[in-house]
Amino acid sequence: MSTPLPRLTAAEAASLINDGDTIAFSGFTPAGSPKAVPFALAERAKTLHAEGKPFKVGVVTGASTGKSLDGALALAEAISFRTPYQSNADLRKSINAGKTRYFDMHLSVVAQNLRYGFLGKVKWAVVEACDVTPEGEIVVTSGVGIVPTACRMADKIIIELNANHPKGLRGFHDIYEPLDPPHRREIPIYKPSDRIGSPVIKVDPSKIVGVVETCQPDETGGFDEASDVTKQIGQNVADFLASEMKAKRIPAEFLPIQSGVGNIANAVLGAMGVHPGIPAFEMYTEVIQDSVIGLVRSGKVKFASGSSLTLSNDILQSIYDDLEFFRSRIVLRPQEISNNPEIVRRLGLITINTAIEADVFGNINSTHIMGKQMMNGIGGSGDFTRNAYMSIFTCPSIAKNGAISAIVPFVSHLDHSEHSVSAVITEQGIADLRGKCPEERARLVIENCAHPEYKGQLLAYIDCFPNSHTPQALGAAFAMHQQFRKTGDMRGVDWAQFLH
Ligand code: 0RQ
Repeated sequence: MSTPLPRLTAAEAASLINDGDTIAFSGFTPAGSPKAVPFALAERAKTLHAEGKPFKVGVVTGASTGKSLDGALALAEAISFRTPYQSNADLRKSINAGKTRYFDMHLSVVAQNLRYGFLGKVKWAVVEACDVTPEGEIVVTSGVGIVPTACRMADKIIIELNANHPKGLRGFHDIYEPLDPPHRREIPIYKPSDRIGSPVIKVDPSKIVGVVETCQPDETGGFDEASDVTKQIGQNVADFLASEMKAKRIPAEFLPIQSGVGNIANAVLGAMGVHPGIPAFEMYTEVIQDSVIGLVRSGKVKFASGSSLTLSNDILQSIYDDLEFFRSRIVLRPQEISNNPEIVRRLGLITINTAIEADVFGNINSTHIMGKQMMNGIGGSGDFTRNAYMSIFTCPSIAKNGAISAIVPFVSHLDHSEHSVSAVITEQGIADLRGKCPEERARLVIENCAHPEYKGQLLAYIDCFPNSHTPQALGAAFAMHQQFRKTGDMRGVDWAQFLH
C-alpha cells in the first residue's frame, strides 16, 4: 500500500517556499495555472515585506497565467524574474517600469532551456491537477505547458488538486518529453490526432510535499464580441485561404491550422468556420480558444491538438458536461510538442497570428508598443511562423482611433522577419508577399493593407528614397513613431525634411 499524500493548506504550502527560489508552474495561459498557492505566496511576500524582509521568487510558466498568479505576485512585488510570456496588466506595468526582469522567449524552447540549465535551478513545481495518486501519477487540467519537465527538474512538487476540473479529463493529455541532443530522435507525430505519450505525468511520489485541495475556475478573461473590423479581417483571411485552395496551392484535404491568441484570432476562426470555400479542417495549435469549440461540435474542425483549453468558463463547462464527445476530438500536449518546429514543418501548418505593427516590407512586431513598452510577448508565434507552410499576420490597419498606423516604414521592434511572413492581412485587404522583392512588397502592403488616411504618406516614403534593393531611409524610418511621441498622432509626416 502506498502512503497517502499529505494535505496542506495553501498558506502552509506557501510557507515552504523561500526567498530566491525559482518556481515552475503548470498550465498554459490561465488554463491549468495554479491559483491558491501563488495567491498565498503573494500574501506571504506582503507580510515579509511589511516586516522589512526580502522575498522574491523566479517565476517560470508555460505562457501567461491568471490574476492569482502573475497579478497577485506582481502586486506584492514578489517576482525577481519572469519568463516566458505574460498578459496580466499589473505584471506588464511592473515590467515596463523596469521593476521586474522579464525574459521573452519562444514557448517551444522553455522546457528544453530548463533541462539545459539555461534558466538556473528549479526548486519547486507547483502543479494544478484534477487527479493525483499516491503512486505519483498526476492528471493535469485544462492546460499542460511545461509541466512534465517542471516536475522532473524540480526538487519538490506541490499539487493543487482542483475539484473544478473533472477526474474524467484523464485521457485528454498526451505527455511526451523528447531526449536532449545529441540523443534526440524524431518526434513521431504525422497527423494532429497522433498520440505518442502517456495520459499522465509520472513522478517520484516522495517529491510531492503536499496536496492543496481547491475548487476554483480558470481565470480566463473571455473575448470581446467581434467588431466590424475584426469580422472583416476574418473574412479576408478566409477568402484568401479559399482562393489559395482554388489555385491548388493548398491541397483539397486542406492543411492543419494554427491560430494565435486574442480577439482577432477568435474572429478569424469564426469566419473560417462559416466560409463555404473552406472544407472541414484540423488544428495543430497551442491555444484552443472559444470559437474552436463550436466548430468542433459542428464538424468543421475535425480534430484540435493544443496545449490548453483557453476558454470562457461556460464553454469549458460545456465540454466537461460532454467529455465523451470531445475525448476523440481534442488532445492537450506539452508546449514543447504543440509548438515543435519539426512538427510544424512536417505537417505543413497554415499559421495565423496577430501583429501589433507590420512594416511595408513584411517585418512584424508582435510584442512592443513604440519599440519600448512590452505588451505580452512573442509567445508561440515565432515557433509557428518560421516553420509554417504559409504564415499569415493579421491586424487592424490603425490603432487608437487612427492616431497610429499599424503599417509603418520600419517596425519599432522585430519579432518575425520578412523572410518568414507569407501574407499580411488587415480589414483593408490582403498583401500576398510570396516571391516579391522589397519594393513590390512595400507597394502591395501600402495599397492593400494600409488605412486610406495613411496610404499617401507611406507611398511618399517609398517614392522619396528610391534606387536601392530595399527603399528604406534609416534617418526617416521611425519618423512616424517619433512624431506620435511628440504630437500623439502619426499623420502628416513631411519626408522632405529627411532628403538632405
Ligand atoms: O489596446 O487593450 O488598450 O485597447 O493593443 O489589440 O486589437 O485588441 O488585439 O487582442 O488580438 O491582441 C498582438 C497583442 C494582439 C496579441 C496582440 C493595442 C490596441 C489594444 C490589443 P487596448 P487588439 P488582440 C499564440 C501566439 C503575440 C503573441 C502571439 C499578442 C491592444 O495577439 O500578444 O501571437 N500576440 N502568440 O489598441 C499601439 C499599435 C497597436 C496598439 C494594437 N500599433 N500601437 N497600440 N494596439 N496595435 C498565443 C501564445 O503564445 C500563448
